[in-house]
Amino acid sequence: FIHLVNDHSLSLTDDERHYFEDEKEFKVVIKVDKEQLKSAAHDDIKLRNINSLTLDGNGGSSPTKDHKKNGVSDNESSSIAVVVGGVDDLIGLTHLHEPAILHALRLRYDSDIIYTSTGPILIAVNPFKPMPTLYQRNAMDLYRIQGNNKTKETRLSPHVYQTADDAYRQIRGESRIEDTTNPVDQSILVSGESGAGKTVTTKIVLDYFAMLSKKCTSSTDDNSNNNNNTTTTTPRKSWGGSVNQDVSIEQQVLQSNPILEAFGNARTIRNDNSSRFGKYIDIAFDHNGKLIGASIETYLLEKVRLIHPAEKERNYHIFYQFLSSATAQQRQEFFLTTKTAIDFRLLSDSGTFDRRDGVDDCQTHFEMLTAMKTIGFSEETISSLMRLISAILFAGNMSFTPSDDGESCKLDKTKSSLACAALLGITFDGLSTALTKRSIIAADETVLKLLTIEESGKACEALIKAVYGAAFDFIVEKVNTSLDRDPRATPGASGSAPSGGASIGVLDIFGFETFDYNSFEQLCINYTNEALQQQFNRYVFKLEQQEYEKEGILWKFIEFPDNQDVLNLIDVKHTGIMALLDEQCILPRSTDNKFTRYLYARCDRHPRFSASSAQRVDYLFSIEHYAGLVEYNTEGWLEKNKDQLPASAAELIKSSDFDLLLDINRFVRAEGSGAGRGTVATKSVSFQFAKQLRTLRSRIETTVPHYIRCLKPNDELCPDYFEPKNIVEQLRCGGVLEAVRVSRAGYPTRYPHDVFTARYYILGNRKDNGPAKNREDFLALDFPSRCAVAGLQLGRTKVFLRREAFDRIEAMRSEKFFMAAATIQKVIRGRQ
Ligand code: AOV
Ligand code: MG
Repeated sequence: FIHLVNDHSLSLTDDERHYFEDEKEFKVVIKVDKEQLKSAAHDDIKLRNINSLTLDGNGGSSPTKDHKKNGVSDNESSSIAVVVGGVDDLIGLTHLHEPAILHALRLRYDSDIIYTSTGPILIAVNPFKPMPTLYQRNAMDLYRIQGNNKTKETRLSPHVYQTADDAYRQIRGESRIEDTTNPVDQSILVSGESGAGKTVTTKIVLDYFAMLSKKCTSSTDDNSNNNNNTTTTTPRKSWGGSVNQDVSIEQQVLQSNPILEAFGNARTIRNDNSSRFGKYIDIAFDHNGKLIGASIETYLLEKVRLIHPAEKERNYHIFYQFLSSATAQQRQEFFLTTKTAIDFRLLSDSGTFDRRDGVDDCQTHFEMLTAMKTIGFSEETISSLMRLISAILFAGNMSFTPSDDGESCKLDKTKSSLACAALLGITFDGLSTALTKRSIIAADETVLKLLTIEESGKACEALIKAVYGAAFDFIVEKVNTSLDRDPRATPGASGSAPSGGASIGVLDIFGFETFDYNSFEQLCINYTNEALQQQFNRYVFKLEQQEYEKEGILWKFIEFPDNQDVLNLIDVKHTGIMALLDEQCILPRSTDNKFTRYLYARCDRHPRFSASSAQRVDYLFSIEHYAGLVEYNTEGWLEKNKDQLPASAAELIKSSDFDLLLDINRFVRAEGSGAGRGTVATKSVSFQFAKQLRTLRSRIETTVPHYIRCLKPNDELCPDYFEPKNIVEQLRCGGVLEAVRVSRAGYPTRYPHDVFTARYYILGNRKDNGPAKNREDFLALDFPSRCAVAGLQLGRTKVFLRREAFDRIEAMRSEKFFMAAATIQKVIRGRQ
């Protein structure tokens, strides 16, 4: 396996050599005599050994490891495949299609090169093994020192540090983008399927920013003669709220992770530390480039996990962590005594208690407690949160006994229910009434309705979800208070930090999902991805337009793929799926089934919608997403969308004497609170989520985006195992191929003048001169008229070809090319 065909291995004439120059993915299969070859040293293969020569312009199949090792396979075949691979930016490939991208990624992955660029996207393939040298301190320094002196030639290879560095240089005004209309604020949008490495990547980005920030002098340090070496902590001013003054803000930003992960991550089949929420962290820098604060927005915490963790999965880490680490005093106070995870139904039902990745719950708990202290959580708040966690565990163990007629039930007075009531700071009777009765407001009267055992069970589950969800929101709020930036640097209306400062947002969001069974959560997730994909398409297209304008070529007729119709199908006012779901949630006797039928009736004509033809037709529908067709099952959607705590349980919380519970009550979404029944729709999960997503999109709109697509090379979470099928699927779902399509929608193939003329020299009319160095040279070669190619445009520095033009000119070249191959063969025979 050799990298370049050159005139040493094939004694070509000047004319013939031009065929091979600058060819990026080219395979030449040279048939040689096996016996002669064995005796020839690798570099010594001379023309006389060659019996036949075939030239394959499409790259052909990938070389095997044997080829790579020996240059020649040991088995029957005695051919040499010459493939040029290993490019850092795949956009440079002439053929930017699925097999080419896949092949290049694989070659790189085999050599432990996990990062590759594809135009505006950084592709990161999860190595599933430690890569210490990749993230060493001196690697960070390399990217930092490279700083703004990045030219095409000196630029270091793709890395998360490179992407982060680009964003940082741009907010510091060292931008390489000349367009002054570009916003100052930046965003780094990390996506990928579960376990692909988004959260790890986000942490790498944050580490890099923390390092950069520590390297620069803060305006607050200017007068303090602070040396500011990397280990110095910069004492923080108080921005209000409880802030730990002794810890640097960089440290606090990094320490937000262990806290959110304890409460928002869990072991799933796909990932032992799976984030069950989306996160956008906006990091503010002052005009010196010093990190001065951050804010975190979270999306859609998965609450169903609290009640029903699936088999082989776990509930949220915090439960296991706390149970393995609670102090003797906590055990006593919270009725835990010798209890372990197996004693609690919420944890034992899934039958899975440990982590495969060897991470120790005790150790993680210790790290979380340290992080909480770093962020500024008081001992009392930490203890109260652990009390709440214990209350939830006991709530999960509560049971009800039905009445003889089955019309009502009562809460069993067990150790669990008594412990739960005591920990929540309410009476047992209060708890019992709240979960077994329901007040219904009819006309001007309030009627008390007794609940069946199923209804009471649901009310109990709603209480668990509401309390845990509120605790999570409370923690996020607390972290935000602590990371809050200087009020004097409060973002303007556009969200950008004033006074020369700027911000970089990092999004760690769930990637596109399609399973055998797709529910409401998948719709929300895929809806998010549609929205981000649309933004991405627009951005890439904008870059394309800039390129066309800069090159002075016509581009107006170009269409780019737009998924607005899918977004409309999901979220358009009054008629979108989300609106129809809200509508059904308000109706008193609606069911999931009625909702589905309603969907069929209202959406059936939409080209991206299809009612299912499967047997259980009443719950199934499909959407043709940008990344493929997904079939959704609507069972349970009404309840998931309402996600409300029954009014009686909400009232119960208000009667508590537990301060933390009273405090977090503001985050509880209670049924019937506020005005009238009609408000259900505005409080529904879909409504709130769509609103959050709109805010996120407008925020991203005010930034220059940087995209990182994480890819998971196999489902076994193994190192050194690249499963092409998985990667192709993810390239499609991650919008990478779509991006390529957009960026090449108009003129998919483009070459600098000299590269073009080198490649198509044979088609020009002047064989005596070398390749065109500029536009004038190019015109002298008279390609357009000579080749009679429509759809070829001559830009200032490049030649642009539409797809048809490329096919045509390639065909012309091939024809000449094979004629030349025949000539070479004749030469060979002549010499033999
Ligand atoms: P995710 O965030 O994308 O999944 P993670 O970032 O949690 O995935 O990564 C999953 C696991 O892959 C980690 O725990 C590491 O073991 C490994 N990993 C990821 N990136 C690297 C890397 N750069 N170097 C070494 N190992 C890595 V989810 O949150 O499930 O959507 O919900
Ligand atoms: Mg994650």
